[in-house]
Amino acid sequence: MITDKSFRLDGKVALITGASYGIGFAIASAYASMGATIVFNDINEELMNKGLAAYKEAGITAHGYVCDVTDEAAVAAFIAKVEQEVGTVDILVNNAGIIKRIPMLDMSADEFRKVIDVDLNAPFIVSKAVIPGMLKKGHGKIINICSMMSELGRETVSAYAAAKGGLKMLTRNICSEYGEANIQCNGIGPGYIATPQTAPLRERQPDGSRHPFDQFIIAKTPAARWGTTDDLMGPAVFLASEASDFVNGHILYVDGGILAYIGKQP
Ligand code: NAP
Ligand code: GCO
Repeated sequence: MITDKSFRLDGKVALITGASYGIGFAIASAYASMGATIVFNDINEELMNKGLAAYKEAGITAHGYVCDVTDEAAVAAFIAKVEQEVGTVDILVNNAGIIKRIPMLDMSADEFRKVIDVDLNAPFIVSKAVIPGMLKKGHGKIINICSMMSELGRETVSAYAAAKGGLKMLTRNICSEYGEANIQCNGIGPGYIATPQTAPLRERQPDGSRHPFDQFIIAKTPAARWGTTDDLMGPAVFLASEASDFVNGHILYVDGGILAYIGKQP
């Protein structure tokens, strides 16, 4: 039986990594509006505090922590602190991420490893830290923030595409290992969203014209616009709620139709 309650998150503790701003902040705000208790982290204390202030300004009492999601010992301590101070994590969104836009031949192995570390290894580390608590409670939701690059490549983003492609398969594997324990692990694949991460791709040119990549994305998107973080709120709430209890191992692309479209003829 479906009711409004099916989409509510009351009584749930939601951890969104890297959520001082951007997509993570939007997803956390949506969860708060549906009744969840919000926990977030940032690698940088100043930005974490700015995030706390932004949540407060939005009327949200969030719990903020400083933690580098690639540091397994720090993550274990972070999750233990959250479980002690806030409660067991019911919903995990592996959102923290970076990108390096460098042609392969110019990218060092260390630069490649850094992207893999944050965008792929960290979701493994943080998921591994929260799953024991979910097993004890008998339920859990893990949502990995994937990408168009979980399906497509493009010049200069080899590390990012490798990481996000791997994150799609990590999502399916967590589904496979813990589905029987009533833990659902799904992904959200945002299209091109207007956040600080994509700001360089939208910068106005010296003559005031749109960035060539900006024009390219508009032509590749049936919706003929960049996504906003608001566009991700409904899909994120759905995947965190009991309304999606039989959805598992799925990557929900929220891309305005990019993956379905050959692109507008020039
Ligand atoms: P963003 O604006 O660059 O924010 C990324 C967040 O992750 C920041 O708060 C950052 O903290 C945090 N972070 C980075 N490394 C971290 C680490 N080691 N430990 C803890 N926190 C860390 O990115 P966004 O656009 O909101 O994207 C969020 C997620 O969506 C990413 O996984 C991204 O790959 C994915 N995504 C974005 C788009 C898009 O078009 N924007 C589309 C598809 C997928 P600091 O501020 O301290 O660096
Ligand atoms: C890029 C963009 C994309 C977006 C997103 C698309 O340089 O191509 O940053 O990678 O961030 O991942 O889904």
